[in-house]
Amino acid sequence: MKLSKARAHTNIALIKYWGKADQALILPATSSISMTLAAFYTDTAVTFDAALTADTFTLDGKLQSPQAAARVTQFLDLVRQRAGIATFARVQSDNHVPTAAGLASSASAFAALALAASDAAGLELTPTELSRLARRGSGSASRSIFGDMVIWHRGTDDGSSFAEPLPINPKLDLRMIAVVVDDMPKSIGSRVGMQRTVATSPYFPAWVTANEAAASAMQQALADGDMATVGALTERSAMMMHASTMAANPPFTYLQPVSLALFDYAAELRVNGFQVYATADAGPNVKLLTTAQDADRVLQQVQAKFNVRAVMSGPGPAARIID
Ligand code: 2P0
Repeated sequence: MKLSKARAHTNIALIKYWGKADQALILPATSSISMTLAAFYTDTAVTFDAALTADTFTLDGKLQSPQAAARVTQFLDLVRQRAGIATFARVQSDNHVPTAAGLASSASAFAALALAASDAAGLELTPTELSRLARRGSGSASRSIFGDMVIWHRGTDDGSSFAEPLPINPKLDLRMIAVVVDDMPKSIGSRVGMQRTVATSPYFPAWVTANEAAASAMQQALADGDMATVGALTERSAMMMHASTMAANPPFTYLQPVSLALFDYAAELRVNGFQVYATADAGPNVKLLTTAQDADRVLQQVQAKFNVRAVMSGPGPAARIID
C-alpha cells in the first residue's frame, strides 16, 4: 500500500503530433518535438489498496464518475498487467495550470500517472520504458517524461516509439507565452479530430511527409542555435497540421479569427526586431515561442494589443517523484 506521488510538466510541440499509425498502441504517424514548460504541471498520487473494490479518481478535489475515470482505469490496467497485480488504486490528481490558461493537458496528466502508478506498483522502469508507458495513456504524455527539449520518435512498434531528451545549442534561451483566446472546451477533441483527418483528409499523406522532414530540419536548427529557422519550422508545422484538418471531410478547424490575428502579430513583431513565432494546438489558444531576451516585451505588447490573458513559461524539468 505504498503511496507514490509524481509531478509532470506539460509540453508544447514545436513540431506537431497529429494522426496515429496505430490507435491501440498510440503509434504516431510522424515524429514530434516539444518543449516542456516549467509553469504548468500535474501532481498525481497513486496507492494500490487491497481494500478497494474499484479504482477511484479524484481530480482537483472532485471525485470523478466511473465514466470520467475510464481512461485512468484503462491505463491502470496496463500497469497492473505489467506488475502482475490485481489490486485497485486510489488516484488523486491536481492540475497546476493558471486559471483559464487553456493549457490543461493530457500530456502532464498521463506522464504523472505513468510515473506515480508504476512506482506505486513496484515497477522499476527506465525513462525510455516510462515514456513508452505514458504514450499508451496519451501520445503527447510520452514527451512530458523528459524536461527541456524533447523528441518523440514515431517508431514502428511499441518498443521503438518513445521520447528522449534532445540536446540543443545553449545559446537558445527559449520562452513560451500561452495566449488565452478562449477557455471553453473544444468542440472536437483531438483524438476524434486526428481520426477524422487520417481517415478523410487528402492532405494527410502530404502532412506526414512534410512534417517528418520538418522534424529532421528542426533537430539541425536546434543544434545550430538558429532561432530564425527554429521559429519558421515551428509556425510551418502548426499551419500544416491545421491545413490538414481544414481539408478533412467534413472540414473543421480549431483556429478562430483572433488565433490567426496572433500569427500575423508575431510576424509584425518580427519586422520590429523581436524573435517571436506562433503555434497553436487542438484549440484556438496561441502559444508564442520567443527568447528570454524578448519575452517580457512581447508579453506586454500582446496583452496590450489584444486585451487577453497571457502566461509566460521557461523550459521545465523532467517528470519526477515528489514528497
Ligand atoms: C501535439 N496535440 O503534438 C499535438 C498538436 C494536439 C495538437 O498531442 O489521442 O492528447 O491521447 O494520443 O496527445 C494532443 O493529442 O492525443 C496533441 P492522444 P493527445 O502536442
